[in-house]
Amino acid sequence: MARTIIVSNRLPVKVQRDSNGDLQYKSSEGGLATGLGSIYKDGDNVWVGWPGLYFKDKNKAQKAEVTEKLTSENMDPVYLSESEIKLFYEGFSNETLWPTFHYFNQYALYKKSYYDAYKKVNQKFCDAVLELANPDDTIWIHDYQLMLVPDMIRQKLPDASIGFFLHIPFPSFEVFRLLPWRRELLDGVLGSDLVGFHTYDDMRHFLSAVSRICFIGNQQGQITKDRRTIMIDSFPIGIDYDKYANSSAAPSTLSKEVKFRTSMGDQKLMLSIDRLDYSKGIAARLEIFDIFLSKYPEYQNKISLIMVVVPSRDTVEKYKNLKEEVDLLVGRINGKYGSMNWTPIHYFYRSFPLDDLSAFYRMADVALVTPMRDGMNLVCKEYVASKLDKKGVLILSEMAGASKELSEALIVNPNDKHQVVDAIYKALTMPVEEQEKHMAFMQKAIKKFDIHHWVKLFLDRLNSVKEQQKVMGTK
Ligand code: GDG
Repeated sequence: MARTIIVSNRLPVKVQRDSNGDLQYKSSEGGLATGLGSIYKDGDNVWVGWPGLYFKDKNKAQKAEVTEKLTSENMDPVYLSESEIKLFYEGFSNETLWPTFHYFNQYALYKKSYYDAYKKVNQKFCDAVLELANPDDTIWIHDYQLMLVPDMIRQKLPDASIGFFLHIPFPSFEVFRLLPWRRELLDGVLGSDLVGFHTYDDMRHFLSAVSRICFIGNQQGQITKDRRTIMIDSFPIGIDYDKYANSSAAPSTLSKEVKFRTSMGDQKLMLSIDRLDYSKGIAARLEIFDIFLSKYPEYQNKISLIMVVVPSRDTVEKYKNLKEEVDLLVGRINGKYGSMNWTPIHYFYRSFPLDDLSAFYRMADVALVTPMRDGMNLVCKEYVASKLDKKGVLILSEMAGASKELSEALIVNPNDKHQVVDAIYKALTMPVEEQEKHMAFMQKAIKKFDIHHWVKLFLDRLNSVKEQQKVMGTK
């Protein structure tokens, strides 16, 4: 029977060692894991990926234990060595591709040793898939860490159904062309039958790169390479709407909200939640809050910013520097405006369980989501889904993929700090009926186009592309 094989850098379960060296298995709460959960756990389907830790040779027994446990739960682990984690993951993925694709190309490092490791690890993932795959299986590969895998598989399984989805933006041709390995990356992705992006603009940029670098044109998103047709399209990812709406109504969330509210007193609350990343605009957001408090002094003592920064990639230099910058800015603003009974910024450098997160979403009068660049951004969608009483205002960067769907939010350019400052003022003074109207509109869209809808849409489309290839004899 045909199976679905999901391939991503990380498995939906993270394996960690505790302080005694014992193994802990932590399920990912991320949207992708939820959306694809019902698929990879079904029948013989399987999820191929890295479990998040590495083993020294002396730990062979532990490695075997991890493999057995993950295999019994429909996962197939790909193990990476310490140097592969450094060169492939921290290196090419996060110091070359990530900055380039987020228009921070001045941060990008172009090192041959990084690319060589990337190619080697992509081959490792390909080999893991080939060990499992039958010719009629559907293979769905995710994200920028694995761009070479589709074509590597295609070379061995010419008839396979291969889908690829990019979770981050695809940059304009003028930025993408800076990469020394631009052609290899495009050829890698074009091993797919269906290539998906979050937005129409990402898709357009990809098609333009294919046209300028590979000299292949397209007809309404369809291209032909080596007599094979490939479809390129946008599939904006959704969230597990019911999970966030239900969590917002849960008794544990309500009691946390009461507890937090009591300790913060009667004031307006603004929320910011991100992984630590320069693409998320965290430092600029702090500067914006500083300008807001000085431009609208009547809000001093009357508004606090709850800022959650989730530790991420802290072994990469740029991320270490950003952490220091954020620490300094928070200290400076709290020192400048704070009083005995008011702290302007409540800053948390850690992650929280879902009921805490839901309590934050419920409490926030305003969500300030101002990335410099973001593939989609799920935090803004989760905020909307959590607002059961429909009161609250979303301020959203036009650089986030989500802004294309959430046009009822206050849309801002994060580089225009004064525009964002005025948007905060507008949000805080917005009549309740207007808040409810905008929120209801956004909730309707996010509920309809949720993560389950997204998974089905992509896989159905891949299926129909394959059918079409058969009919046209262009497989
Ligand atoms: C990539 C793309 C695209 C955050 N803090 C906590 C917590 N979170 C969860 C949020 C949300 C997720 O992390 C972050 O998702 P984003 O979409 O905002 O950002 P990336 O991690 O950069 O994701 C992005 C996404 O892929 C999907 O395609 O939207 O553009 O960069 O779900 O809720 N969760 C918990 N505690 C926290 O403290 N439990």
